[in-house]
Amino acid sequence: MAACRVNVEEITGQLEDCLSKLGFEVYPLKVAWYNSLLPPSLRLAYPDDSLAVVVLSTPSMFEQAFLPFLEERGCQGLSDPIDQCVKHCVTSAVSQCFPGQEVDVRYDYELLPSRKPKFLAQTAAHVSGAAFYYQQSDVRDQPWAEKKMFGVCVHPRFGGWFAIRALLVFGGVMAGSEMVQPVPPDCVPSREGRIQLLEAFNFHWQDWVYRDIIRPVQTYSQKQKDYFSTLPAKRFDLLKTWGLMPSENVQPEPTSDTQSQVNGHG
Ligand code: B12
Repeated sequence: MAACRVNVEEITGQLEDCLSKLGFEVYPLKVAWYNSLLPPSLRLAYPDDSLAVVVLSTPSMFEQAFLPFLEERGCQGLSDPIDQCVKHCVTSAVSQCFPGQEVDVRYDYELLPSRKPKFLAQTAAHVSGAAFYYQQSDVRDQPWAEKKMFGVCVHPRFGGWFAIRALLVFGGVMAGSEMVQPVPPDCVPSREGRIQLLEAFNFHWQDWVYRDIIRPVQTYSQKQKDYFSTLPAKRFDLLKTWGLMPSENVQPEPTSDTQSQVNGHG
């Protein structure tokens, strides 16, 4: 496809029309904003001005997209049900909004042959302005000595009650210089707050407390909490008790979905 200039709002607006009613949010970015922070092995092989869009799931994705998806289509095969649903929603939106156009869609759980993630979800969320990415280096006089602490994004409305699901790269679509890099809202400005956040995320993420570092406008429903606090290998059984899995569906081996055990998808 020949490179073209477009109205960024037009593209994000079309995606939003399809995806917001399903509980997703979309934020545009320029490839250069992302690439400029990363070493060559993690960069996207697209021109600096190419448009990309990061897709987040909000708490309502579970009720607005996931449960209806299972009711209508059921799960196919053994891959993670949430991943199947997100993929279905995103690919349907892309083919409906941009028929015939080449869009490189990358999901949070996908790895490159080098075993590196296909995109760094948190860096993308930060540079798009969607959610501030708090990293170890954002804390002055760190109390953790040499220990490696994983960073975490905080959404200004949902706190930690969201996930970063996909990056859409429109390689041939050039955003003009009028597209200005937004600064994500710094909702955890104090050193103490950031220490509390990073410790909660790294040392006891299972209790969900890190997600409430700011008061969220909405959290996961009890049903969604039950789902995500179930081990990935046991989630098929839980869905069955909800009447959402045809019983002839094949059972996954406990080890068949290691990626979702890694990342949990919540
Ligand atoms: C691998 C992985 C893990 C691994 C390793 C974690 C890690 N961060 O490396 C493990 C298994 C430990 C893990 C665990 C969890 N994970 Co995880 N994980 C991932 C995954 C798939 C890749 C992360 C990764 O490898 N990053 C590579 C490292 C090197 O990147 P980095 O540390 O950010 O370093 C880069 C930046 O610093 C950047 N950079 C440099 N300078 C600057 C400056 C600025 C301003 C910026 C923005 C960037 C930047 O350059 C560096 C690279 O060179 C992501 C999804 C994805 N595709 O990104 C989810 C993800 C990070 N995980 C997530 C979650 C929620 C979890 C868990 C809570 C599990 C769960 N079920 O919910 C736990 C919590 C962590 C813990 N206590 O163990 C969420 C985080 C959401 C958020 N709010 O931030 C993600 C984004 C998945 C998602 N779909 O939303 N995870």
